[in-house]
Amino acid sequence: MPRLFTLSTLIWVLSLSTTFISAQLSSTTPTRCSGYVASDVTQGDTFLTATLTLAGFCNLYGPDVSKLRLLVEYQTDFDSDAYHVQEAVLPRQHLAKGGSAETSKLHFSYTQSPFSFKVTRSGTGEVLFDTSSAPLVFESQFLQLRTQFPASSNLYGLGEHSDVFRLPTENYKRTLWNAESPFVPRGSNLYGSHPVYFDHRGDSGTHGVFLLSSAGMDVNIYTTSSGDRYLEYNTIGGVFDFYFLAGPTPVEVSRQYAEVVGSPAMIPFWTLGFHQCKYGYQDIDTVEAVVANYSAAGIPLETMWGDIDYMDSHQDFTTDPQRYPLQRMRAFVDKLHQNNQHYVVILDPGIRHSTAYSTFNRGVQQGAFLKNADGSFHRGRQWAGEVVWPDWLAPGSQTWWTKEIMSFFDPATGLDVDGLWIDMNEASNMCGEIDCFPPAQAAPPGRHRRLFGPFASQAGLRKGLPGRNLLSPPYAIANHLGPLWRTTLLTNLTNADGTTQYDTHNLYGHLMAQRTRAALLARRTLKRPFVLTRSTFAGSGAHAAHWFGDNASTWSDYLLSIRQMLAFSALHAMSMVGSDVCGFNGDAEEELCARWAMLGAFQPFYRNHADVTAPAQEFYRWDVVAMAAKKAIDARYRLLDYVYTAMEQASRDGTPVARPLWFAWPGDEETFGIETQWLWGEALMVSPVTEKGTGEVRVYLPPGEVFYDFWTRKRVRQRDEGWTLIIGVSLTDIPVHVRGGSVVPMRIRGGNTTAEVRRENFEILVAPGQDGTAKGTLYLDDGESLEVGGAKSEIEFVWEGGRLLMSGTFGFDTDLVVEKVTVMDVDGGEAVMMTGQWVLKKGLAFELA
Ligand code: MIG
Repeated sequence: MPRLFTLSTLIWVLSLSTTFISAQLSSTTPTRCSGYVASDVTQGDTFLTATLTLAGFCNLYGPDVSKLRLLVEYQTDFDSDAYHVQEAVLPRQHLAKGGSAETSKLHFSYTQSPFSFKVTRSGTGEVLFDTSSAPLVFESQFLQLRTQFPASSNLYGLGEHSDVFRLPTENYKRTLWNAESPFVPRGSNLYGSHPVYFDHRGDSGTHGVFLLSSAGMDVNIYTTSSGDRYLEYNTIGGVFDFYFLAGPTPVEVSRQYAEVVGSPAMIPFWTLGFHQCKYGYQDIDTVEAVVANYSAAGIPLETMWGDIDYMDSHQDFTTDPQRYPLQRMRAFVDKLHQNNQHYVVILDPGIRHSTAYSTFNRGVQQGAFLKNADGSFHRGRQWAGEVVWPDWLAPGSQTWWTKEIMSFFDPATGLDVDGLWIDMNEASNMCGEIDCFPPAQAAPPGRHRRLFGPFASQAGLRKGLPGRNLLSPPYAIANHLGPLWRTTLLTNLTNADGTTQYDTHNLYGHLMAQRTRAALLARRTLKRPFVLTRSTFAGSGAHAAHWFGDNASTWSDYLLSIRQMLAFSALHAMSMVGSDVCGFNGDAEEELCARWAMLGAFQPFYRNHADVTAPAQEFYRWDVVAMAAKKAIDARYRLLDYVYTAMEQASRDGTPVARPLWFAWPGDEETFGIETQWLWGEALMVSPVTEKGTGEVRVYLPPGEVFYDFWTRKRVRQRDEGWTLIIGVSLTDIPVHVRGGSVVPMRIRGGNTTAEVRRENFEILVAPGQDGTAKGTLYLDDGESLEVGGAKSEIEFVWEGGRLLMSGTFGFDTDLVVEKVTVMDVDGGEAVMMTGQWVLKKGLAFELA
């Protein structure tokens, strides 16, 4: 009896995989592939299985796989060689809950010949996914599946990309292949791969489709001349393992997706503070001066960052003896900590290939590095020069990496960092040729047969189909760097577990993040780790935060940061994300940097960072930027608990922190294309300046809701239709609105550090909705413990009939009080203030005096 797989009844899984391999090739090229025929259909209450047999050869890009196994809604161990993402990389056993076709919100049906399937909504019969318009193609290096969608669909997702937030539906291609991406090119694959899309159809609901595959792929979205719309997967490997997320609300799709890939890891509280970084701080004196300048300018600086400058010849786990002597750095970090500030440094995956380098030698002992087929180390170039590459799938790589991290970042003897920043992990290889360091000898005969043999699978691990061209597959995805191997690891390398880089390339950064998080957990078993990663895969949020890479100091990239934030936060289960504030490449000018300082203050990860070739752009360098930053940081810090509360919920159930407007107004078409405004948590709407030289912002206000200006606390007229409010702004303004119906917990004032803010009392800001009521939540804990147990407060505020009720659990020990309650007035009058000393220890009701 097969083991029942998933699922909450809201999620269906469908997996197509090979049963065995056909080596047959047809002699003629068919004009049209004829697809597969389903047979041996077994249908139970909770599952369906079938065998799919190739009806006629297709051979589009190599040999067809003649028989496939179709598996719907449950998972079982079956023999197959087609590579599938390892359970250890993305666990999904937790999904085994059991659902049934009876109660599911989605319904699966199929056509026998040629095989195709449909996923429909059980209640309405609405077709969500339908593959009947083209035959399924399943070849050893080319898989194709096409679904159609109606004109009412609005598609989002399939990151990481820099294109418009709502995906174009005509002649559009999304390529997923993790790649070094300087200047964040448009229309191309970037640093991460997230093969999930949201299909939002207004009032009829939203659903999601996740293809669990790490294969390189092109997803084509197009409209034919007759108006039919298709989304077509073209992958170069793996299997078709689909998860259909029923929604029907957008937030529910986010939660269901997080249930599949893992919710974002809970962040340490301090990481919500403001961070400063720059590539090119040439020595520790420079770094100290930056910290001092921030303090002198009165701009709160929470965390200082160390880019590769701190290392000795760019080698991980070293410091430069002249420019960054370890003892000086230790003293510097101590001082930061005394001031409740933090320090994070960078690590690159490229490990210098030298027996004079002890980190390399220890990695060799642990079998931590990728090897060529002849057993020699695979070498490439990264910042440390000629390097070897960790094989994150080798168990020894964890042992080695953890030990390196624990000893170099040992608080007693080494650098007592508060988090780690992992870069270049696509992996980015500066060796642009096919192989800068070819192996000394060719692979001995037979070696590949053993590695890629047809019966290599063991315990569910599938190492990939045999006989593939792993360097130049017949179907070339539109990788913006060209061949698959360019500027990365050779795709024909074999990992320690027998899988290949061809199949696992898109997991390299994700694995490094997983390993790094595990190492930090070993180092500090009781504290939440903080890892910032450049490269990601589906589910990376459970291990790390992400910044959007090497953008530029341009208005275009300032705006890009909004849609990238929305994609990661709302669609890819990664809450802690942000761009390099003021831009990484190029010269940030004053106005842009002032605007970006404010923009970043309302995004999750808030770090100013610039390239070595860019002029310094710390906020204190311009008076206007300093003023804008101070004002924005003060507001951010007063709202820290509100955001932290949202972060905690995201880590628990996948509810996104930053969301597009259509998440809240799914029926309002006006919102579907908006990518310059967003919801910051449940209650706040942010509408930044969108262009240079302007003194106003056009703020779209969706229909039927009361809004309040966050800054003036004045009510904005409510209308039955959506409308655009034009707000005049100075160089230090960013429009923020509070949605009627919300209660926003704030601190009475900000502070220089998040630790200072945490000592401030609360103001509860009440924004009554049209019906005069409002509610909101506040989550409190110590801000750093991995397991808080009962030492947390989950407080709910309800405003109704002139009374504010505070209820919930109060396990977090605090003497802090609610010092002030401000009720913004529904009638457009002045805000009502109440003062008092309401201790956050037990439920209470405050009467409006
Ligand atoms: O080749 O470490 O995206 O943030 O400053 C560039 C130097 C390497 C790329 C990262 C960037 C970082 C830089 N790194």
